[in-house]
Amino acid sequence: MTAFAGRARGAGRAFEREGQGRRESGGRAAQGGSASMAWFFTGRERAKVLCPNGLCGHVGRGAPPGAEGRAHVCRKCRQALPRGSRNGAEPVVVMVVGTHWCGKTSWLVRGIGRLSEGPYELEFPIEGQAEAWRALKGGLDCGRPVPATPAVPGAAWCIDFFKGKAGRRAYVHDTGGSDEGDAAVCMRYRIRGRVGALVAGVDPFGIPAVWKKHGPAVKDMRPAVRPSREAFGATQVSSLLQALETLRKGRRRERWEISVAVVLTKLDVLGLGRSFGDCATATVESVDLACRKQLEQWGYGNLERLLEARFCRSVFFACQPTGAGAFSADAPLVWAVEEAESIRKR
Ligand SMILES: Nc1nc2c(ncn2[C@@H]2O[C@H](COP(=O)(O)OP(=O)(O)OP(=O)(O)O)[C@@H](O)[C@H]2O)c(=O)[nH]1
Ligand SMILES: [Mg+2]
Ligand SMILES: [Zn+2]
Repeated sequence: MTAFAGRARGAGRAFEREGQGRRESGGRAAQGGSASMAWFFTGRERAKVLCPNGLCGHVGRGAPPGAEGRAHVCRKCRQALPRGSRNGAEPVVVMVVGTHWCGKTSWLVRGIGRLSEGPYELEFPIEGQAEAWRALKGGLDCGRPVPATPAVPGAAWCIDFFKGKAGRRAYVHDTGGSDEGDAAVCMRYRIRGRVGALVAGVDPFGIPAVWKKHGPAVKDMRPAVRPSREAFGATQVSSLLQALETLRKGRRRERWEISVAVVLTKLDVLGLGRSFGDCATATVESVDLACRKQLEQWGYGNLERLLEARFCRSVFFACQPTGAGAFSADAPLVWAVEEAESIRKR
């Protein structure tokens, strides 16, 4: 058994404990078969819900469905709200950041795909998202790239993942890469103020040393690799920090209670992934160490130091489209959701 499998099992136990706690304490917890609306209805009252629109971030009771649709909608922005969670779990907020074309959406779509293969049961509580995800995943499986993510914040992917009755709800916001260099645009994501964990995509081909060595080969590759012009680094971290300070009511912090999963993408290209270990034996810890070492060798060790100085925890992942175990695309996603959950409980 790999350490990752062990970690996933540990996470499952945490899910179970949490599920029991909620059932015992009552509150909004699910009771019997009509549990799926528990988030919205407690007796005759609708409970408050966080709007999944990154631009909005409103917390309130959803407006009843309009004539045009069946879903409850946010009173402020009319975004469709998710169905209630099976166990009344409140969402944790995870945001995927990184420069344009670094591979954020491809990673996220594949990560959700791996999650759906077990050990969790996966649900999309916002109407239409399951179909949207299937279309993107189907495209990737046939070699079609995903569309660029718009710069204007949209709705998060809302995912529930369950083991039996115990489970967790996550809002995962995929951002358009061009946003990240500009603090003013960052601030449009009002929901950033609620983020518990970040997933930062790092395209190795945006790192000058890697581009210098492999750029000529990568330029003409088919299917196109579309390298980022720069990798997630000091500029993007500084924009994020400015946005956090503004959105969290001007509180300046040396170190934010936010965890960061750094995901090295595109490692299938030119066999770059081989330097991070063997998938049969690699663990999250060994891959983390290998990534830090590799980034240092690429002259990008500053990223590690910067994240450690400003965020409470960071772990580095090396993801490949068909990676398994510690290299699987869902490893950082599960880690980020668990971190966001544990930060919320502190
Ligand atoms: N070979 C390879 N190419 C990838 C991988 N991930 C992304 N790409 C390529 O990179 C391009 C950009 O990927 P996206 O997932 O759209 O990147 P993004 O960061 O979401 O881009 P924006 O939404 O525009 O910021 C795609 O067209 C793919 O060609 C990967 O794991 N391997
Ligand atoms: Mg994208
Ligand atoms: Zn809203």
